[in-house]
Formats: sequence, C-alpha cells, structure tokens
Amino acid sequence: MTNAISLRAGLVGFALSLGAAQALAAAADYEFQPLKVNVKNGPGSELAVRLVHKPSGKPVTGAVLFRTRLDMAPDNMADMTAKHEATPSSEPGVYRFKADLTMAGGWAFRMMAKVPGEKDTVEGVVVFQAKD
Ligand SMILES: [Cu+2]
Repeated sequence: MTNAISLRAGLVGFALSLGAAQALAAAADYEFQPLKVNVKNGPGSELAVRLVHKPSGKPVTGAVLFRTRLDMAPDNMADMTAKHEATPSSEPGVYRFKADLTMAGGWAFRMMAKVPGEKDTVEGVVVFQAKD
C-alpha cells in the first residue's frame, strides 16, 4: 500500500519535471539581469531589469512583462510583497518599475515575459537588495 502510493507520487513528480524542462527549453535562452542590485528602501524605489538573449548577448526590446511579483523570499519572508508598477524606459531591453518597498533586505522580483518571435513564455527572477 505505502509502496504503491510513493511509486505513484514518484511518477507524477517525473511527469511534472519533464513538462517544466520542455517549457524552459527556448525560454532558457533568455535572462533577466538587475541593472543595479542595490536599490533604495522606501516608496517609489526604482527597479530596473534588462532582458538579454543569451546566445546573441543582445538586449530584448518589445517584450511584454506580466504577472510580476515582488516578495521577500530571499530573506525568508515570501509572504511579504510590495506594490509596484511599470514606468517608461528609453533604454533598449531595459524594463523599469517603481516599487513601494517597506523593508530593507532582499527582494525577489519575479516576472513572466512574452518576447517577440518567441512562442514560449520566458520566466525570470531578479533579486534586489533594498538599503535604508
Ligand atoms: Cu520583510
């Protein structure tokens, strides 16, 4: 009984990881990088990420970022989130946000992106360090 259950759980885990690996195949060609890791703690803090196509090293313009989330998971406070909104950026491949940070420390900025000409959704996490 116990063995049958753990075998089934094992198979489900295998299927999930296989699906995740396929979804990341093309998306793995892209990387989000922080422009500056250190940011100001407080309201209206400016965060900027650059989206790079790794094989060419070129910044990716025209991507649509969605399902963004800012949380303090890096400091074991995954439930602590911060409001943020996109702001205009004139630099190619750079995506800017204003965030109302409420605590100094590590903030993970998670996002998904639709990239022109890429059918897979790109997913990324950038960690910022907020300083008082
Ligand atoms: Cu916190």
